[in-house]
Amino acid sequence: MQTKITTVQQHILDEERLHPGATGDFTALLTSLTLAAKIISREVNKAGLVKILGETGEINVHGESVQKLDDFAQQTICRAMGHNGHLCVMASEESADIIPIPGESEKGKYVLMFDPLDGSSNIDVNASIGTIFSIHRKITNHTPEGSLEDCLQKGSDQIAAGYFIYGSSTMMVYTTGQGVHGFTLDPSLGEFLLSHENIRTPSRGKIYSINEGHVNSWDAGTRRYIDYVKEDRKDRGHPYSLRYIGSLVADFHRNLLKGGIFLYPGPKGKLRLLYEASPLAMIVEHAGGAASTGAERILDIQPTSLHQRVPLILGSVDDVMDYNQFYNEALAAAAD
Ligand code: FDP
Repeated sequence: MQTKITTVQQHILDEERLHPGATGDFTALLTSLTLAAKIISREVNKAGLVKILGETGEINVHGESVQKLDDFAQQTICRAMGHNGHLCVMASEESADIIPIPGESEKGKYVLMFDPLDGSSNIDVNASIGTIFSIHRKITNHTPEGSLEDCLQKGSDQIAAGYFIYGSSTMMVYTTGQGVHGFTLDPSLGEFLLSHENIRTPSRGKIYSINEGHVNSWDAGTRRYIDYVKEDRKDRGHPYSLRYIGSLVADFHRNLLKGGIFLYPGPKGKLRLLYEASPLAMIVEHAGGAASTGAERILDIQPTSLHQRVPLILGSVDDVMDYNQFYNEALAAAAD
């Protein structure tokens, strides 16, 4: 049980103070992001009223046009983040190109990458969805505006990453490299309060999360690994239980807290390096877990394009290491 009440702003400020010379910009940046998330959370909670208040693309009973929730989330983040003077550029899973900071607004030293509403195919059925974010420092210095080069940085260069999950309650989980911390939104106060300090993921879980409908497109290593975790071997803690919501933030959040492995394997993968894989990899590593493609560590991948997809295997460290071994043994056997 927490012995004191800490808001997310206080927590970020305390962490920033650990860095000599910190200006408070970073605290202000994350604070703006929590505002955007509160607005999105409010709208997500109304999604079930769509039949009453109007379908997307329609004019609702109040005479307002109803936006798709993912467009709404995208616009809310751009409006909350584009004018605060802390960012030089943004990029989103929902935009083909980089998102420049509006001309009249001051430019800052940070880069924001985000997936505004991940798992959005679950909105209709009231399952948890989320917003994922990743923050880098600007690396180019020829203009105040950020560029594509500032966005295409390795995950290991992130200075912060996190997500908001809109579930039975709304939570924020983030890391700046000093532990992973979770905050729960108290809707009556409109504040995120520290509820999960220093999250550590178990080194081995009992859950595997994968879309088994794609079994025919899996590589041999993935197939063998999934057969292995399903074996009836009580001595090894097998069989594991399958849990798959199909909403990455929700599957990731459960496995982070309970332990387990999430897999969206190759050959190409579906999930995006910059908006999904890298931020979640930073979080899981700082919670004691691991993230890989099978062949390499996610955080070591140099992005080559904004919407690059990667195979993504992440979760409890011993489980990810087992997967890597199956994957690499199958590759080596195929090469013989
Ligand atoms: P969605 O298509 O609903 O937005 O990245 C998108 C994502 O969901 C992830 O949240 C989820 O883990 C994955 O796709 C689910 O994909 P499958 O339907 O292929 O399992």
